[in-house]
Amino acid sequence: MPQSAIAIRKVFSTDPATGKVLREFECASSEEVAAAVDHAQSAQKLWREVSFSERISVFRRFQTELHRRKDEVAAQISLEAGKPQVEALLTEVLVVLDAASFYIRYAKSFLRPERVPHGNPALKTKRGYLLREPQGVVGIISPWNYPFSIPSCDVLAALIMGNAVVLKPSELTPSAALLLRELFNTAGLPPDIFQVVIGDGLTGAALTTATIDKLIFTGSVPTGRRIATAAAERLLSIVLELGGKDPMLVLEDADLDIASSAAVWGAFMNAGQTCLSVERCYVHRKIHDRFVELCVEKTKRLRVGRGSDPESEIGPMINQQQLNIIESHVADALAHGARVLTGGKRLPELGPNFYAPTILVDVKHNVGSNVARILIEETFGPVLPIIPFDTEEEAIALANDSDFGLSASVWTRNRPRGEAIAAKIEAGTVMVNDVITCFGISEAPHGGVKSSGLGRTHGRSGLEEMVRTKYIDAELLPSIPKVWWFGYGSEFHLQMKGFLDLLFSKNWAHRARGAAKATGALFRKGRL
Ligand code: TXE
Repeated sequence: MPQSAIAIRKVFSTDPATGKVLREFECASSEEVAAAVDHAQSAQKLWREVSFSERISVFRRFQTELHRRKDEVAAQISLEAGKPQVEALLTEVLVVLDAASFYIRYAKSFLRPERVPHGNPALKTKRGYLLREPQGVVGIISPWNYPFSIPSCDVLAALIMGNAVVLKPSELTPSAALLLRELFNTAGLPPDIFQVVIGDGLTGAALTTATIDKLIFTGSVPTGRRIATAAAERLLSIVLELGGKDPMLVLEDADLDIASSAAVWGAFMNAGQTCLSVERCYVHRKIHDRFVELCVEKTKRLRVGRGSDPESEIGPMINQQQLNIIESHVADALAHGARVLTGGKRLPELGPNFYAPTILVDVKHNVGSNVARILIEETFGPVLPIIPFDTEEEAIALANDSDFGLSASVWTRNRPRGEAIAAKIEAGTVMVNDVITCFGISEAPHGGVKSSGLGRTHGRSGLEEMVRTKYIDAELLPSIPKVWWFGYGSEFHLQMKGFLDLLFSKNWAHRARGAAKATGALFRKGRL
């Protein structure tokens, strides 16, 4: 069908604080996506041959440019995603600047051939090592909640490993991705190596089925499952980062002032629209009431408003759909007997998408029973349910009673105890006495277990996803025929049984006899 006969789809970059459309874009068609991937493929052939120091120079210039334009970038993110500008500066710009430093510092040693020592004495005359080669073209599909830092960290990891990238940003926040491309253009990245295709889910689906070599997806569980199904058809390697329902465990010996501040920040930062948000807070019964009091008092002091106002701490939700999810979760919790201690309502006087930071109590969580949606489904909004527990075992069971397993936190003055509990929690990351900041540790892997996804981004593990590992094995004594080659027979069979006895028998006499037999194989006749 000619392009003109196809209805043109559009996406709209919107200021969530006012609902005003900032800019509209036509969605890239599947032909345009395929063409972007084709161009990326050609460009990648040259980029993978570019010296590592030249790639590093591009990264340094990118970093310098991002640092120079930090206020403009933060303001743009804040405008399109609604978050306070200082949060955009810290959780988006700073995270990316630091990630660039990490790759500049670390990537060269990661790419060095890695020796693979051989334990088997029969194979000691060989030298084995791993080479890490780029995947080719990496497709990245990213969400709106961290429109700059989520795609940028993946783009940086892909590029430094010699890949080309085609990025499909969220339809709600395309401008941040365009800024990222502009920064790389200014840094001198050769053309076509990093491309941005703008569009909706259909554009994302087109990228999934295009001839990319790897796909990194961050978004919702249902979309992640659709992508995994499409990827399975053609055995496309994927990483899925699908969000969470992260628990915070506050033990009886925790510092209540610190832990309550962390709970409030961890639940409400970015208006709760963070995959690592505190979505469930379990507090030891002995300290529960005081902890709740502190959280309520601190929540009431939060200033809700536009991201452009330096006094704002909580911005708007991204759109009405998010508000609807939050409202339905709160209503369902109330129907299950919960009480709202603060918040629990929209703030229309501020704009169309504002919701008051909310604390819920009396949300019953009995493992295996019919619990409220707010304890099971990702809310992705500024709602903090606080639930008491009596024993450490119960707290761990409650934390693990979830389909998700992205991150968790344990709060205690006894760090070894906290670390022991952390080891028992089913999650990709567990922080002891901190929340969320693991995302900003460039060296640390990011990703989850269970429905939170597959694979890892960030750190060494993230780089591993961007390469194909090739094993090279070279024989050091190539003119000597191998003992195990043809020329079998009953004598050889006995010699080889002796060799296995030499290596694995627990009886020393047996081993010695095995050695004597096996030695004969070195001099056997009739070998082909
Ligand atoms: O996600 P979607 P949405 C969760 C959060 C939120 C919910 C819905 O709970 O309420 O997801 O958010 C692209 N093939 N998270 O609707 O639809 C889409 O264009 C390929 C958690 O924004 O999954 C966008 O670029 N791509 C989360 C990206 O997928 C497709 C962050 C995410 O969109 C596609 C965001 C398809 N068929 C939401 N359909 C986190 N983990 O941080 C859509 N897309």
